[in-house]
Amino acid sequence: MHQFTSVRDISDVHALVQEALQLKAQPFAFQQLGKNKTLGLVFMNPSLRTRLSTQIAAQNLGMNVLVINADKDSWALEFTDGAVMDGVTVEHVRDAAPVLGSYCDIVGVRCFPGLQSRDADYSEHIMQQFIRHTGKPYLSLESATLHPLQSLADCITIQEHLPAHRPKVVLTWAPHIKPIPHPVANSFAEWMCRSEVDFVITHPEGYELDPRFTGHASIEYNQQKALEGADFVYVKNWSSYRDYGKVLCTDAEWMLTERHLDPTNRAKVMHCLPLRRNVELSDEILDGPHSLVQMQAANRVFAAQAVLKRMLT
Ligand code: SN0
Repeated sequence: MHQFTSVRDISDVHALVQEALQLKAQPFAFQQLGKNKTLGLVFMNPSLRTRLSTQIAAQNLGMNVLVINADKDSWALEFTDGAVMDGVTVEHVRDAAPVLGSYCDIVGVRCFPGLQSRDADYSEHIMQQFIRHTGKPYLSLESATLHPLQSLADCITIQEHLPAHRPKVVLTWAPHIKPIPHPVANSFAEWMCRSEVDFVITHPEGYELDPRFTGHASIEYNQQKALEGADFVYVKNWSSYRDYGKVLCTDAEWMLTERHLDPTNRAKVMHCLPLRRNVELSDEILDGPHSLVQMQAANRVFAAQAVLKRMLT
């Protein structure tokens, strides 16, 4: 595998999930695979889980890891071709990325969307320039539109809690205090559309995601109706795609509490973290028996490890 940016880079989701579960059972079985190989991780934005879980995954495979916080520790990068760089940017990605490529065998980058221009964000111009100019296998640590390592960890977590029947999975919008990017929601939708589940998305009107990612998923604007019989409820805020980057709704009724779970099939509740307690999701759910949130975070290691293993093989 030369790049991991989307579910489209994977031919068989189920096989990758099984591979991750095997690694979870025996994390150090492939310690020789990454010997004398270097993974470079570039963060243009903050990270807790992605940074640490990807480092652990690489270490489990015997790799060396370099991490750079490009938003703080390195020179301010320019991404516009032909720019006259007489402003705040110091180094062009055309110059910086080949340097990373020369030091590393695999390069991972986190580059959030600016939420100002839908066309710019959805063209993935920052990720595309890193892919082009490093010349090395590329691992997305979350791009402007997708977060595939998170979604793979989510699929692993669902697999570990599968009911005997074909599960119903609901992605529900939740309130937030500020405009939040779309990658986690887009990506979860993309992976669910490729999984053996019934998938429903619920959100207030105006929060429709890009249909290129939601595919054949059904959309139900009534949250309680959407939650009927759900086995898994994935909670996430996102800003509007149509009115790009705007907050259209702040209705606290959309925040999941125990009462909201009544019509579900004793649903398990998921969230990628970080989350704002009692804005996006209530304490009672997070601290109660329904929550899979910590298991999702723990599975980030084996998601990253399964992907790195394929890249090294
Ligand atoms: C991002 C998001 O897409 O939800 C990162 C997820 C891994 N989250 C935030 O930006 C949270 C910001 C905040 O102030 O709550």
